[in-house]
Amino acid sequence: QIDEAEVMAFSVPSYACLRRTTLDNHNPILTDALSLLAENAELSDEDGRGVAFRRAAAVLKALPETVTAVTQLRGLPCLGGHSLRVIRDILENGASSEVEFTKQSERFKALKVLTGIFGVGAKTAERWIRDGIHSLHQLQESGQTLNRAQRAGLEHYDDLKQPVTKAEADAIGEIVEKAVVSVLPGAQITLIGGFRRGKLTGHDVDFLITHPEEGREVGLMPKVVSWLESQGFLLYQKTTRNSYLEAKDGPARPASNIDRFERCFSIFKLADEEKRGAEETENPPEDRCRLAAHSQATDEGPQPTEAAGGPRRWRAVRVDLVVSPISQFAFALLGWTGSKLFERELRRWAGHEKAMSLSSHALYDNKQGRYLRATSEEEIFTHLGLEYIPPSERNA
Ligand code: DCP
Ligand code: MG
Repeated sequence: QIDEAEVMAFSVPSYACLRRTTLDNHNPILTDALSLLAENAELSDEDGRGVAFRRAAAVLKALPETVTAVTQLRGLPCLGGHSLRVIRDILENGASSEVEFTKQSERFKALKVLTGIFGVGAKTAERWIRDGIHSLHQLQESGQTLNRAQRAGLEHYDDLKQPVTKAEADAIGEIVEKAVVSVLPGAQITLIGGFRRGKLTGHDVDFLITHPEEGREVGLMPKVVSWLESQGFLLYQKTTRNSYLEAKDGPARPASNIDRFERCFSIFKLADEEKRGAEETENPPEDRCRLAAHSQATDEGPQPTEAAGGPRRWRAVRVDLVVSPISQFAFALLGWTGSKLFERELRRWAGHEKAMSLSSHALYDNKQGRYLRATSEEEIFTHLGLEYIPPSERNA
């Protein structure tokens, strides 16, 4: 018999950008379950359902305590019938039959394995599954044509599946910093993505590069990539050009969430010495770079294995580089710090509540018919009429 008055009832605003969500999640069992259903929906081309589950999980992440009874959830936003059923199942029976069924399903397992390959999206995985391909082995035997990204993804599959640690992120940060200042003195790099939010691990490392003088950043990425390649730091890279043009009369449609910065998707070759260097910071950086550069990276070459000449002394890590002009830096920083749901909610708030279009490039006020400038994240929050939320509290 539980006294109703003793049951804590929570109150949470409905937009994730109005809430402070730290990494201190009191309901990981519930949020893992809902996140798995979100992932399954996203992999099945059901984005609407995916977002609904993501929003439900995010509300639970923002609660100050562990939920023990569904009655505590009364009045909370974003918890639809489906999510509530899953939560009730777990609270009352210890597990959700739907989540357990999904986890065990051949289709979900195959989608996870195949989209776990860098360069493989849900559509490609779906096509392969229809052709009877459910595993990496079956893929390799199938004779399917793989593009360059997918070949690299398959080759480094085990490494890329391993979470990247903060020490590894810092080691890569030192390398990228060295590359950037070598080709453009005065250029600045900032760690973005999950690590900027304080996460201890990530699936990749994300960096934003800029220069305090507008225009100096033009053409920077190919030079950075050449430097990294010449030092043997890259196992794979694909650079896309900047295609952003600010229209005089504002964005015709709400700004797309796909941004158009000069961007490099890469796979780094991180030497063991580099990692240790970042943890101990005893060796001067020059030494560490020399150590890492001793073996040249090749695009297609076989990985050294224990059988072929001793234990491997490096590992592959996914790294994303983005270059932004200084005039767009604050927007790029905000747009690339995440979480993905926090970003989506910021854009929804801007569009629905403020008649503004927010992207990683700019903020456009539809009523005033003009762009709103900002040189810091704080200014963008102010433009949007929001209380400032620091990166560590954007973990929605
Ligand atoms: N992002 C974006 N547009 C893209 C890709 C990403 O706006 N086309 C944003 C949202 C993400 C952030 O950049 O929060 C970094 O993307 P990641 O996929 O690396 O996400 P995280 O860094 O948050 O997670 P992880 O720790 O798994 O790397
Ligand atoms: Mg990341």
